[in-house]
Parts: sequence; structure tokens; C-alpha cells
Amino acid sequence: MRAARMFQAVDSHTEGMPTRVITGGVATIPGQTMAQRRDHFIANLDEVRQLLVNEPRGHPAMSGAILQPPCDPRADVGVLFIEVSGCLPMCGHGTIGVATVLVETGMVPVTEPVTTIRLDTPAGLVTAEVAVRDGAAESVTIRNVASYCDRLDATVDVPGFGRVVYDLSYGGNFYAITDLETLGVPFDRRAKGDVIAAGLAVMAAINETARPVHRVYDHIGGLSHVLFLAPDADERSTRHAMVIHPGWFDRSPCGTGTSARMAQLHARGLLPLNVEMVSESFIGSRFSGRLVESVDEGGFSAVIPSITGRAWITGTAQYLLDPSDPFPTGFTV
Ligand code: PYC
Repeated sequence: MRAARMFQAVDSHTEGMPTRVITGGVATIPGQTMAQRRDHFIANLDEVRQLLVNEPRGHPAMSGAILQPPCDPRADVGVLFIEVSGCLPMCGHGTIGVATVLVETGMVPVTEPVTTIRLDTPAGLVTAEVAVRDGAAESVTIRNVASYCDRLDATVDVPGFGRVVYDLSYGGNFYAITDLETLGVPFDRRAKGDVIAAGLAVMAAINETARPVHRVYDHIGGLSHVLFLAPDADERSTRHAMVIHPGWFDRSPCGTGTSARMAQLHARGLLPLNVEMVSESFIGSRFSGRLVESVDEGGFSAVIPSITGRAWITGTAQYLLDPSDPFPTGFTV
């Protein structure tokens, strides 16, 4: 066995969506903040992401998290989120997966019935409260970054689909929120190719004409997620299909997407603080969420979402790169 690189991982899934938690093999990434480390990683170390999430070690919907020492002195652990699409500033299902792995492998001091872990993410400090019984992480509630609605009833001309009305909201990533009916596509997993094509077309049209940029943190920008509401979605129960660039669905109900949806409902006056909303993924798995606080962020008002979900460890692994491997960064097809 020959290895030019070797990575230790604990694989998990959060309500169906994988998080490959990289616990060893990546040195401390240069940078004073996790946002700077993310920038450095994207510019200089992206082959590590590609190797770990692309085929043949990963797959088109693979997602992961690289553990790091924190930059923020308030935090216990730093996290860099990796996906087939790149490095997200924040990932809700990934945070639930990381917290579960940290507790169940004993990488953090565990207290029962609740273990609190503060995670330093490129989007800011996120707190995870893990419900623990007999050493098992039974559920994780995250206090997400400040979220806000960027636009309501915006319109965009989408080539091949016509004019689309959408809302756009931020919950750690930007999300365009609309439905499939106006695009002439059924909300049905059997039509998944059409749903993905519609999502990518909406994403491209918005990025081309009105690319979102975070109103306080200009390192966060661009749209790579479209949340299509199910016909029966309402302000207490959001069933949806989440299309993610470059062409896959979130299998989980999407923590940052659920946060964005709650910020949008709040902006519409439909979701007060401390009222539960259930979020359901395209495969039927669920998170519950609520808005727990109104805050001022850089002179703007925002809300703090809390999301609860579950994750399960699926395996432990060492991923290697043989020096003669013809695909050192993997591939996508
Ligand atoms: O759970 O926030 C999330 C997420 C983002 C992309 C995939 N999952």
C-alpha cells in the first residue's frame, strides 16, 4: 500500500444526507478567521476537497466537514464545509453530523443529558446542543448564524421557463424560494431531472442578473441553492425539493435552507419568534425549526434560527491517495 496522502474520516448521515467528517490528515489551514481559512483553502488546497468528495471516494451528492482548531476563542472546534459544489460558508446538516461525531467518538467532553459544542464556521459562531443518552447523540439542536430575507416577490426571466417570481433569503447560504407550478414542472421525485434542470436555470438567471451578496459580510455571495416549495407547504410545515449546484438534491431538509425559509416567513409576517416549523426534504426526512431571537447585525435586523435534527455514524475510514492514481482529484461525470 502506498499513500501520498492519508485522511482519517468518520462518515455519517443527517436525515439521509452524508457528512464525511475529516478528523485527521489536514494541517491547520492558514488564516486568522475560518472565513480566511476557507478563502485560503479554495485558492490553494481545493484538490483535498475534490479528492474527498468526488468519485470514486465520494459521489455527486457527497458532502463533508474538515475539523480544524478554532480561530474564534469562544469556540471549541473549527469547521470547514466541503461539497461537490465547493466550500459552503455554513451547512446545517453538516453541523448536526459534526456534533454527533464529536460526541459519539469522545472528541469533546460529553455531559448528559446535554452537551454544548461551539463551532467556528466561515459564516460565524454556531452552537450545537446535543441531546445525549448513554453516550449516544439522540438529536442535535443548532443555533444558527443571523439570517435575513433579502428580497420578496422579485422576478427573473428564466430562459426556457419564462418569468419567475421568487423570494431570496439567507440562512448561512443564499436560497431562492419559489414553487415548481409556475415553471410547469411537477413536484414529484419521478420528475427529478426536470426539477434539477429548473433549479439550475433559476439559479443561473438570478446569478446573472441580480447575484446576491451578504449585506454585512461581502465574502459570502452567489446563489447555489433553489428551494422549490411543495404544493402543500405552508408557514408551519415546509415540504420542499432543494436543488443544489451543480445538480443534486439535498437529501436532508437542509439546515441553512430551513433557516432561510423561516427568515422569509418572518419577513412576510407569517412566522413569529418561538413558533415551530417542520421542514421536510424531498425524501421525506424532517428537521424542526424555530426562530429564537431578533438581533441587530451590522445595523440590520435579522433573526436567529434554531434547527433540530438527527445524525447517525455510518463508518470510519482512512482515505488514501496512491501516488500512481490517475485521478488524484477524483472526477465527476
Ligand atoms: O443542511 O445547510 C444544510 C445544507 C446545505 C447544503 C446541503 N445541506
